[in-house]
Amino acid sequence: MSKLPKNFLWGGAVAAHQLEGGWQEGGKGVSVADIMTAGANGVEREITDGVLPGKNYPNHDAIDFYHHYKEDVKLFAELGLKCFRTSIAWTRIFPNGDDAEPNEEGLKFYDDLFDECLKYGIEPVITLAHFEMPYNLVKKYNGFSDRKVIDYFVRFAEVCFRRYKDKVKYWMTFNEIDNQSSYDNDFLMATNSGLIFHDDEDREAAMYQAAHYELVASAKAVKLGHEINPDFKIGCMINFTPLYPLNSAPDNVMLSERLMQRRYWFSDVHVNGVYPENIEKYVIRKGFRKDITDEDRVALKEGTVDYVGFSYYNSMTVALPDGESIDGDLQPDELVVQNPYVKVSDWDWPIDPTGLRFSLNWLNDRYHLPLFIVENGLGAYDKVESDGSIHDPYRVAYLRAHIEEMEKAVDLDGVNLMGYTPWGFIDLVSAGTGQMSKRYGFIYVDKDDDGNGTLKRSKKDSFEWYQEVIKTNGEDL
Ligand code: BGP
Repeated sequence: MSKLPKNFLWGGAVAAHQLEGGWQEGGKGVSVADIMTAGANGVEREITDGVLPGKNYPNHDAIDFYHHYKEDVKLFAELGLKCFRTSIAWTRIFPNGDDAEPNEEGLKFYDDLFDECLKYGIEPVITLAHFEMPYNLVKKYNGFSDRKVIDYFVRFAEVCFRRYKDKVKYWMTFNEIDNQSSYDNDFLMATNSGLIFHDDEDREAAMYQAAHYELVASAKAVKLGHEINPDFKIGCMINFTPLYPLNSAPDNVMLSERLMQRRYWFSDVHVNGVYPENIEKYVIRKGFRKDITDEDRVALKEGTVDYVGFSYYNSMTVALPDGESIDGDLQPDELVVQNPYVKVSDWDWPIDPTGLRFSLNWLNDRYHLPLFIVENGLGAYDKVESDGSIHDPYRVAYLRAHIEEMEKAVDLDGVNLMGYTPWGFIDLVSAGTGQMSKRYGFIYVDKDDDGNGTLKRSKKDSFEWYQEVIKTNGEDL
């Protein structure tokens, strides 16, 4: 007997900018993803000032899903997907973000895509903003550092909700909104709230203000969505990375708790409609988030989410350096250490299936809402054999171990879980590195890091494995 509910949403996840391509087609405008060059394993992507000649911008063409979506969705149906998580590229709908009218051709593209999914009984699960802010809003307003951008986002959300209200039931507002707790990271700040730093400004202060506007924008969208269709299920989406203390030294235990607080207040606000006490204290003490109005507080309260969507790739481990205090200036990225008990991927991401069960329990205990694992997976190098086959037992081993832990959380711990959508189930452009060679898919796409390849799709061994997993509702792993 399956340990999972009958209507469990087995699926796959992608994001518009990482697979669509067609960056200048159908009236689409330039997004923040379009101005990022390809990096490499260990080499960061460059955030350029607009699109510069002679640079490699992998998101411009990606895997050309824009033209291949019909054959791709047919393959997704063959895989057996019950749902397909993607995003609506903001710049297909509002090319500049602040346009007077939406772009009909962009709206039509998603009508066609959703119809194609529904034809096969595949439910679309839609993220409104997955690292795709119009570059014009970045240039003009420095993204969410300006309150005006709240209205631009809410208008975009409203147009999508009205247009697709009979085609899409499951929504999420901002992808991995909590990534910004790593405010030292240029990529995470630009992709999330559209903030680009040019000088020595106080990044942490800028983050707390921009994130506040973003949370207000999300809450207003949620409220509006529920008015447009009371059957909508609208969630938040966080990157959940449990932070373990390196050892039982009380300071390290307190440090891990403190860093969890500094990261998961985003979902606290989404779920509870208020800031947690420790963050209120912190922002007041530091003089951050100066602009918060009574109306904002009401909006946050009125726009709480229906479920918590999250990505889980790995845990991280932290330790307090000698002489530091947990009340001092903590730079999150400098506190991460290696966990001696877990192995890492080719990109040095820890591999920790138990951490998924921990995450499900932690989120369930804290929020008491349905949970949705909307990303999980292993980025790996794949080899195509001379006969065209691709053997990827490492991918199956990673996913199997994680699904086992997920099933324990549901079956033994009582977690209310809506579904599971492995990330990048069709190969696409890696967000963090811009590489094609960091592959997550069950479906291989013939394209390399320099942009060469036929774009031909083929099934890896894992395709058949996942097909069976879905068919047996997770019994046959
Ligand atoms: C998450 C993002 C995705 C995705 C994934 C894997 O942070 O939501 O967009 O790409 O991570 O990361 P990467 O592509 O860097 O391997």
